[in-house]
Order: sequence, then C-alpha cells, then structure tokens
Amino acid sequence: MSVIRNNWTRNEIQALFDLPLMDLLFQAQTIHRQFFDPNRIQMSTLLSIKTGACPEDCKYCPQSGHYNTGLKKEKLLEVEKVVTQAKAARDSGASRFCMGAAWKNPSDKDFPVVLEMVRQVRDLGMETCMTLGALTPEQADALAQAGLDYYNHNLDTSPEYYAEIISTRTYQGRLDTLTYVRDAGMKVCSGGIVGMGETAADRVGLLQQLANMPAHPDSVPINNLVKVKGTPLADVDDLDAFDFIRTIAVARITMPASYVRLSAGRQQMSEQTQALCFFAGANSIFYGEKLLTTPLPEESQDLAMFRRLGLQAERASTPSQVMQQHAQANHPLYYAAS
Ligand code: SAM
Ligand code: DTB
Ligand code: SF4
Repeated sequence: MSVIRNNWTRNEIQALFDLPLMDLLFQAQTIHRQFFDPNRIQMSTLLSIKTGACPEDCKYCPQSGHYNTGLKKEKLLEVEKVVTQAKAARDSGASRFCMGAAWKNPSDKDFPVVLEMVRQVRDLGMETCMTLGALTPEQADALAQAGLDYYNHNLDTSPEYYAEIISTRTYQGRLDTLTYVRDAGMKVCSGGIVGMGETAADRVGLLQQLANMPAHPDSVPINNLVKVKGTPLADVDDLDAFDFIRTIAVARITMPASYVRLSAGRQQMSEQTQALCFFAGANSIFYGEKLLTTPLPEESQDLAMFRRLGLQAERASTPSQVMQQHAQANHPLYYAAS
C-alpha cells in the first residue's frame, strides 16, 4: 500500500489518535523523516490587507461584523503599503508572504488591486499566498495567472460541527472553492481550528476531509483557537496540549508529504509544547509581529527558540527565490543551527 493515501476511514484515523502518545509520536516522526528534513521549518509572514467588518458569522473570528471585539476596521490597503510590509518580512527571514482579507469573497472593484499585489510581491522573490474567502473559477484562474503560489481556504472543522460554528456559508462551498484553486494550478493551503469545543470525533472528521481530498493540500494549517473577547467562543475550555500535539501527529501521518503548519495559538503555547509539535511533524510556522489581528511570539523569542532546538528556517528552492536568499544571506534564522 502506498504511503500517500486518499481513502482514510474514520476508524483508522481514530485508531491513530488512540495510540499511546509515544507510539504516535514515533510513527509521525518516522514518516516525517521520509519526506522532510526534521530540523528545517518553513517560515511564513501574514498581513491583513483588509480588516474587520466581515459579513460572515464565524464564531471564532475577531473580524466578523456580527460581534463586537473592539477591532479597528481597515479598508483594503494600498498596493504600495503591502509591498513595503512584504519587503520587511523578506528581510526578517520569511520565505512566504500571506495576505488575508476579511471578505466573504472578493468584489469586482477590489479584485484588480489584489492581482496587482500578487504581481508586485512576487517580484520581490517571495512565495505568495492569499486568503480572500470564496472564489469563482474565473477568479482562481486570474490569481494563478498573476503568479499566486498558494491559496488558503480552511475547512475549519468536521462537516458535522460546521453548522455550530458558521451559519452564513456551507462546507460544500468551501470544498468547491478548493476545487477551483486546484484546477487553476495553484497550491492548496487548507486546514482547520481545534479547541473550539469540538469533540475528538470532530477532529477525526476534519482530518479525514483533508486527507481524502483528490490531492492532499500542499500546506495544512492547524490552528489552536485564539480566544478573542467579544466572540462567542471567547470562554470555551482550553484543549489539552497533548490533544493538540496528537492532532499535528495524525495530520503528519495521514498527509505525509504536506507541510503541516503549527499555525494560530503559538503565543499561548509553551516552547516545550511547540517543540513536541515539531517532533510530531509540524514544519511550518507563522513568524513576525502578528497573525492577522492577534499577536505572535516576539521574533527574537522565536529566533532564540530555534537556536535552542537546533532548528533552521527552510531555504526555498524555486528560481524566483534566489534574490530573496541573497537578501537573507546574513539573517540569523539561517545560521541558527550552523
Ligand atoms: N475571510 C477569509 C476566510 O475566512 O476564508 C480569509 C481570512 S480568515 C481570518 C482565515 C482563517 O483564519 C480562518 O479560516 C480561520 O481558520 C482562521 N482564524 C480566524 N480567527 C481565528 C482564531 N481566533 N483562532 C484561530 N484561527 C482563526
Ligand atoms: C490560517 O489557517 N491561520 C491564519 C491564516 N491561515 C490566514 C490566520 C489566523 C488568524 C488568527 C486570528 C487573528 O489573528 O485574527
Ligand atoms: Fe470573515 Fe474569514 Fe473571519 Fe469568517 S474567518 S468572519 S470569513 S474574516
């Protein structure tokens, strides 16, 4: 049987979650080493290009217009501002620049501006990623044409728990957008959020959906809910850190060749938990000042953690990134472990 499978049953995935932790971690790390260098981590930086006042009602999200979180709303940023931020991210060591907008979907008015952002950030020699909500097939094609490398669109949770979290869009709609992105030839970034009061079976259901897509997402962000005051999930119970680590490990085993991102929630997590996530197969993080609206650990703290763990930032290998590697030649991230 091939290691890359798209026919995982719920029972098989549940059985992985049920393993003794040491057996699960050993299996995940063994598979991880067949596909990746275990000491290299891909670094992405996020920028919110349009903030707040979103028409969707996602119960976890500080940017939904349905809840009062005291967030400062901002309309679509100017291209020049985005490019300045992308340069800064490149110079502090990120290889990918991810731009996120609090939209249900991009409007005809805003879309050309977004395409120009892709072109100009790409010209800096960075990988580009966007998350703009639902797309039409035509919009997906236009983004691919402009040179967008990745499109992020999360399934967030299991199909069963979805309606408890969001009422303004459907699971099938999310899957449809991912099909358009894949068909347009872009890389798919899709994952979810845990710690939203879901059951263990919902975490199984989420990973089953991701692992049984026609092709595994190239990048799988696993977010630990960032509880924001004013959102309906602000007071939900914490997920046991070991259950978070298990989710990462099962994502690694079921999607062996995908980047698994230790995504939102790092600021609230101990470095020991993060280290176990890396051991479980996480090999990508968000790095910089903040996620979209909530803070990340200080860059200096992340650098120190990398040094202590002997981890290095991944050097990208696409030709368009040679320029970037020159720019980063003396950056401490790349020398942390050498
Ligand atoms: N509006 C677009 C959409 O939802 O597709 C793009 C931006 S949205 C903020 C991107 C992703 O951020 C969501 O799919 C969700 O997984 C994640 N997210 C939002 N709020 C979060 C929170 N409080 N904690 C963890 N992840 C969160
Ligand atoms: C993803 O899965 N997580 C990122 C990115 N994709 C867009 C966003 C996390 C947002 C956390 C809450 C905030 O900072 O607003
Ligand atoms: Fe809007 Fe995206 Fe937040 Fe949902 S997750 S409220 S769609 S910004």
